[in-house]
Amino acid sequence: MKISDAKVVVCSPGRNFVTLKIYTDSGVYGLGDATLNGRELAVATYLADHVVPCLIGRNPFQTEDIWQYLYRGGYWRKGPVTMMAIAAVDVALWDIKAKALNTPLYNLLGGKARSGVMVYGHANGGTIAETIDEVGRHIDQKYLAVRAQCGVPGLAGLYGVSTDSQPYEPAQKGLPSESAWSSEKYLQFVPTLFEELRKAFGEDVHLLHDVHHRLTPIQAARLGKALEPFHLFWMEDAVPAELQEGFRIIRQHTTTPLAVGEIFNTVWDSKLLITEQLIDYLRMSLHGGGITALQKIAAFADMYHVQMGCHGATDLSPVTMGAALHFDISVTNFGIQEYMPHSRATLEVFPHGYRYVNGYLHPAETPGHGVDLDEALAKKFPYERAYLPVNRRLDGTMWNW
Ligand code: EZ4
Ligand code: CO
Repeated sequence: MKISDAKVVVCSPGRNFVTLKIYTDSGVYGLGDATLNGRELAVATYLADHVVPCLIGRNPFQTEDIWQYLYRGGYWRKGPVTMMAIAAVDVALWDIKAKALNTPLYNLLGGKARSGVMVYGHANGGTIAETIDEVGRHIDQKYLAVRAQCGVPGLAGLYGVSTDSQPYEPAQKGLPSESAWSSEKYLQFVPTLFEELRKAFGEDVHLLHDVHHRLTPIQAARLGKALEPFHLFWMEDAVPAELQEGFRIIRQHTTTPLAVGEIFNTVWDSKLLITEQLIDYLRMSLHGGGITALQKIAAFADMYHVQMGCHGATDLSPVTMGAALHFDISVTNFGIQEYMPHSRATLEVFPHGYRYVNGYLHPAETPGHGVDLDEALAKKFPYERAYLPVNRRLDGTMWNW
């Protein structure tokens, strides 16, 4: 079997997605996701202009060789554009391989290591009362784990909080919007939110929270300590993680479990975090180099008691979600999977076989990863420029969004 062609499809059924479709001379094709939120066209160009010509004629079963060819062969290693392009190729090739062997993708990984993939949903509100209602709504839908985000008085346009009745979607059309930040107001507020959530729902539901890279290590240490009585499943992205050593400060002060890594794209981003056991969950997704990369990183993390908790926001297309579920169900050190359901339009453009039942997602049982692309429908949703917001402190200083 040989790769005969490949093409990149950019569409925007409510938000932008970049999809790679690889064809073979046997008629089997595979799909990979290359959506880099806010910088989509850079990956589309990287793939179409520089990667696709190198794929033609190769054996699609050689996932390891092709991964190394693109990683080592690029000479300029790492980075989100390169690694997301490699990820799209890798996931599409695993899809082809599983389809050609007529089996669901998980059977080429470890096979089923559990009966379902525990997910956490996103609850948010402008006030504590609204957030309590939203967490309750998720519990009614049988979620076992819920991430809670809440508006903080005095801070406009906060990460994770919807401004309308739709689920929270950070990317906005047009140029980047600006939100306001105060670590002081945030630190003062968040422990009360979780105190009220535990009062309302008791200890059974797993509660999670995303700090979204906005604190310094000592501030994160303070928050982790303050949240200890409320037993979070994890505190996510407490600080920006370029400085891996910064997590030593957080770790030595608190027993609140720590998760990080949704923007990582190689194992080097978390090597010290893992070997020094500074985190509990690694949030890297298939976007960071695909299945070939994530399998190795997960095996390395497992030696240090770090579990996988893959990113699963709506800017990862249903292709990434569908493929991630095969990884999640087959890897031994699985922790939890983020699940933010896509819009109806997106789900129509990407016909898929995965399903949610009582707090768990189940991968498709059809050959491959089980997610397809309706190209005719995708054409009706052309690319629309969109950006993630930026964040400023109250005095105007640029901060981490
Ligand atoms: O803000 O994927 O945990 N989830 C997140 C996401 C990220 C988006 C950015 O594109 O932090 O909502
Ligand atoms: Co996050």
